[in-house]
Amino acid sequence: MEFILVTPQAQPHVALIQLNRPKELNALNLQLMGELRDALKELDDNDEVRAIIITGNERAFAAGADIKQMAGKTAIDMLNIDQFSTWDQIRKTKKPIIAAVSGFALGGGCELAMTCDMIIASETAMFGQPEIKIGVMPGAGGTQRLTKAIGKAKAMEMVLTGKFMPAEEAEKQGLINRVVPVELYLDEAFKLAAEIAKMSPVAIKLAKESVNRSFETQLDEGLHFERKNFYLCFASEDQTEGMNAFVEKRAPEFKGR
Ligand code: DAK
Repeated sequence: MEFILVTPQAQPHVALIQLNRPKELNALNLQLMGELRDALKELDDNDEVRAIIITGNERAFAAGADIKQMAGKTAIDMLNIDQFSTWDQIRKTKKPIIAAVSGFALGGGCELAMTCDMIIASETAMFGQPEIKIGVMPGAGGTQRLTKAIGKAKAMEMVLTGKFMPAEEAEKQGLINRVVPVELYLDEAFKLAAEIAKMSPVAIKLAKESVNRSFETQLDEGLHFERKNFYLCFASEDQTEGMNAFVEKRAPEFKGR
């Protein structure tokens, strides 16, 4: 591994991956992304690991995909490189991933943080999708995940202007879990990881999958699912009992039938 550092047992049952291209502000070139994909796969398959932290350094989590590497590419080059398969594999990691973010989390860096399951930030962290400023738009889920996290109006403004959002605001908007002083962000991520690592790994895996299901399910599919279950409620005695009890101004007696 040239561009990431991997410590499978940084703390008991908690692995740490550090993005390590400091001079380039951890710009995500193809090799780094490939290494990250392979490391996550290995940690996902390692029974001793129950939670994973991805971090950068104090100045930058990652300042985006490597613009220098992308600059000369044509649409067909991009298609042939097929970076999406790498991102998709990262997204499919079953174990919980915490992004510990300090400094810049921009473009692909912001998208990588959002691909993780939780984000702990230092007070210097800056989130942004500035691709518009270089004539493109987010390509690794930014328009979708940011919108779901902070709502249409705020996401639209960030994506259309490239404006950065500081950590404190990102916490208020629900983009991140919490913001802590810069000297504590990694400790805080480890604390959260340790708490998760105490739980049943089976339940954690299933719970992560379920939360993601709600997050990833398209609205139409979600509504369809909800409607089917809504109708199913009307096949239960509990529905009749509950509604009758309301009409009769008494407490319902539910029997689970
Ligand atoms: N790519 C390459 N190099 C970068 C970089 C980047 N994204 N960001 C910074 N660097 C390099 C700088 O060029 C500089 O290198 P040298 O000149 O020293 O050789 C070094 O890092 C230090 O940066 P600065 O000198 O610029 O530092 P400042 O503190 O002055 O400014 C900055 C920091 C973060 C504000 C600035 O560097 C900046 O604006 N960087 C670019 C931010 C950006 O536009 N990010 C979005 C990139 S586009 C996809 C998946 C993902 C993506 C697309 C498709 N698929 C799956 C298909 C993602 C796209 C993007 O992220």
